Amino acid sequence: SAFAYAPAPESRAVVDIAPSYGLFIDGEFTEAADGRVFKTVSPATEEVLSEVAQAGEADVDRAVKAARKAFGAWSALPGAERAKYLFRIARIIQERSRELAVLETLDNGKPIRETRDADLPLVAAHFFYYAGWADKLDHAGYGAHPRPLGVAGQVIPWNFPLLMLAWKIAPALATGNTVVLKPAETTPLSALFFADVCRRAGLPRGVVNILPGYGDAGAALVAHPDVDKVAFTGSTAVGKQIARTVAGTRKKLTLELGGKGANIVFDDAPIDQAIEGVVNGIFFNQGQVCCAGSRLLVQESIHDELLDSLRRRLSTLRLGDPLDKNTDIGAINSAEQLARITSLVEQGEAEGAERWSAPCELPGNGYWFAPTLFTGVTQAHTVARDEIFGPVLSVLTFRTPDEAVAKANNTPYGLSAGIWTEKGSRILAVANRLRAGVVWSNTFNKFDPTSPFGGYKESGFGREGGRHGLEAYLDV
Ligand code: TXE
Repeated sequence: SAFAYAPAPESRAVVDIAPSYGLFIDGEFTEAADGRVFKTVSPATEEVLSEVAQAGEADVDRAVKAARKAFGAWSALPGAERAKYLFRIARIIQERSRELAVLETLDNGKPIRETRDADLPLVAAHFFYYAGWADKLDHAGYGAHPRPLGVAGQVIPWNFPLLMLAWKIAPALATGNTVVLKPAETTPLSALFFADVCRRAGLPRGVVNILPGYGDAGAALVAHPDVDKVAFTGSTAVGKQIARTVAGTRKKLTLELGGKGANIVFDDAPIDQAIEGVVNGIFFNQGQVCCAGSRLLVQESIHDELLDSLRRRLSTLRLGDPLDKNTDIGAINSAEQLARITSLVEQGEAEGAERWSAPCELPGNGYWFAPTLFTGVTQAHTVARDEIFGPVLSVLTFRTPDEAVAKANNTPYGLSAGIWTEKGSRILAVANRLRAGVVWSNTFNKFDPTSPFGGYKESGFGREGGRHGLEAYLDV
């Protein structure tokens, strides 16, 4: 891609991690009002990386007040002026991408190859893309003067910490909103680095506020009466809770929740390409991806052949030190997430699905799970229905395109799907019947800031990315 500029970082020495960090409110790093702190650890080693101030209700209030105070001047700036700040932020991210990639890998556990080649280039691309919109909103067909909503309260998860921040902050700022963002408790460091990027870019005080903390801080932010817009990415359970909190208020809401994506492989698929796509679809970021292709729907006639190749391919994946450039599979983000994955896999075995795990040695410290397949899966199995959010692929079969569509849609979720076939007409026919916000064909997990992303059904509502991503932050 045009943004694949990042050099190859291999050592953690490239990034300075301070022993402690504050909250970022009104342009300054500050302690929490009640002085609370929490530790953030490397999931690959369990080493404590830093101690971080933990936001509570009083801090949320302080940050929302700062964002409100900043809103008047920020929203009154000509779009071209806001664009300058966003371009500056994008450029600083590019310049510091090596440090950021290492920092993200340390705090999250994902392979450096992914942070370097996927996360960081996409983060910069989102800021460049939305910078380009900031001075064109009057001509975007939203009417003469589309208005920003005000203060956006944003809560993000740990699987793509900096990228989820970019998805949320870039369109909010481009449209003239101000922001209070709460990163996930296991991955606060790249968001705090980003706070410093905002300072270096000269962003006016209070336009962006970053509040590391737990779910209680997220809940306080969502419930704060002076927040105009809530954007959440995370679990479906918390998303529903947030929808209840926001109901009956003036707040606008977008939710990006879980998924159980189907990767549909027809018997005429380009098979080697399909195998790579299926592997990427579920093992990218250890499967901790809301749009992961966590169900493989394979046409019955090629099931055995495909599964043989898949097992051989999985046996070659290298699991280990996420900072090693050759690593394919990094650490699971937290002990809690590892426990959730383990318990769902045990349930799959108990219900009679057949488990196969790639032969690999798991490091002694940290949180690890070997690439795993379930075969003999039926739609009644939990592993066919629940989001596992780990490196676990459930394999189901189909005979006809109708059956493939029916099975792919047989889930409360509707975020993603993949179609593998040489037949263009079939791609269109199947894609049109899939209830999923994104459908890839003969590829998977491809992202681009110009494309809207979001869910059907219990995967949430609203879109992020592209021109549609602006609408979530505007009154038109
Ligand atoms: O999510 P939570 P968790 C799914 C995935 C995973 C499961 C649980 O299946 O196994 O969710 O993950 C904040 N009000 N996804 O527990 O709790 C929290 O602090 C406001 C899919 O990590 O939803 C964090 O910042 N905020 C998903 C964020 O919500 C609250 C990505 C997400 O945490 C809150 C992550 C509350 N009451 C998990 N409680 C995706 N769509 O990509 C927690 N938070």
